[in-house]
Amino acid sequence: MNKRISLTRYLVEQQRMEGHIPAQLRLLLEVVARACKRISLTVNKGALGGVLGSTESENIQGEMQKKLDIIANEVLIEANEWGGHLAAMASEEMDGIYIVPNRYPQGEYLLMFDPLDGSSNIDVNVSIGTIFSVLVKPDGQGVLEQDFLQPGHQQVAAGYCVFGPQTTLVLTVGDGVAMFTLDREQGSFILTAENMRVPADTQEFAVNMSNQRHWDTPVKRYIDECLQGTTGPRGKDFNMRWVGSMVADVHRILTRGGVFLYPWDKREPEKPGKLRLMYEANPMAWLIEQAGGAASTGKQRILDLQPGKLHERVSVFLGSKNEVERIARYHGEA
Ligand code: AFP
Repeated sequence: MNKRISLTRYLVEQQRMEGHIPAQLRLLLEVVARACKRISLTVNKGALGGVLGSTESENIQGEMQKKLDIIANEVLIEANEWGGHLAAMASEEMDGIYIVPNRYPQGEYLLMFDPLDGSSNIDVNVSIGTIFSVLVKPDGQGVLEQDFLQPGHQQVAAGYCVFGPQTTLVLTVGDGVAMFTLDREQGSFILTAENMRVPADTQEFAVNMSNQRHWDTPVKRYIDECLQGTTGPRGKDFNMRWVGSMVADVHRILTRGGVFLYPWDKREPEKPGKLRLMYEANPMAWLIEQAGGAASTGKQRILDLQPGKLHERVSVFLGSKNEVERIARYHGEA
């Protein structure tokens, strides 16, 4: 890929060629990318910018908010509220929806985001990121929380930005998955991979093994078999990776394959899982499927789930197709 194609040019060509993306959606994605660039610059400053550490406040998830959780949330709100593309936003860090104030034009899209995924890694300089998802607001006056509760297959755009050794933006508008790397000198995202593909098979799984004793039988069976390697029914050895930032673990899987598991477990049996459906599982599931992988709750395709509430949690298995299908089969057999 020797021609340097900027994100703006890529989106304009997508709009022009394929008519895939309406002008308003293109402009919205450019604004989200600019916000990610600002967050990346702030994250990079770390202690020098006084942005590390926690605040005294807790979010609706019951988690202590990090300074960067709040800073990233504000950057995304401020960047996106005035452009005229959005009717409202929802975030992991906000209890309710944020309706675009009347002083700005109301747009037709709804934006959801996890402003800073992997908060537990912020203070230890491990990759973190921003995850986003875009829906169309249903027709009708005003906007309600109910308007956000659409199955993942209704998304019109989804992506994430990893703040790691490089700042990398990965997105889909329903025509495959493209990756852009931030050129800090130029200050713009440059296309560095198109039509990313997740291999159907893999020998690498990602799960927080410390939760093993709390898992359900199908998950225990799957991981046990991976750990038995060549001496077990899989007949091949598996490696394990776990960053603790979904955005970084999924980026590795989109880049070289693998399977990511964050299953339901007995610690909080009333919760379907830890990860959030609307701004973690749905955007990642669509990206993985657009790259030829699969994404399941163990019992059904994540993108077919009808959300019941904004901060709904879900059990997540995603990545290399044949592994995700095997995990779903084990759930069916249990
Ligand atoms: P935080 O943003 O609260 O750190 O959670 C990150 C996350 O939602 C997801 O990015 C990780 O895959 C998962 O939780 C890590 O969970 P464990 O800390 O239980 O491993």
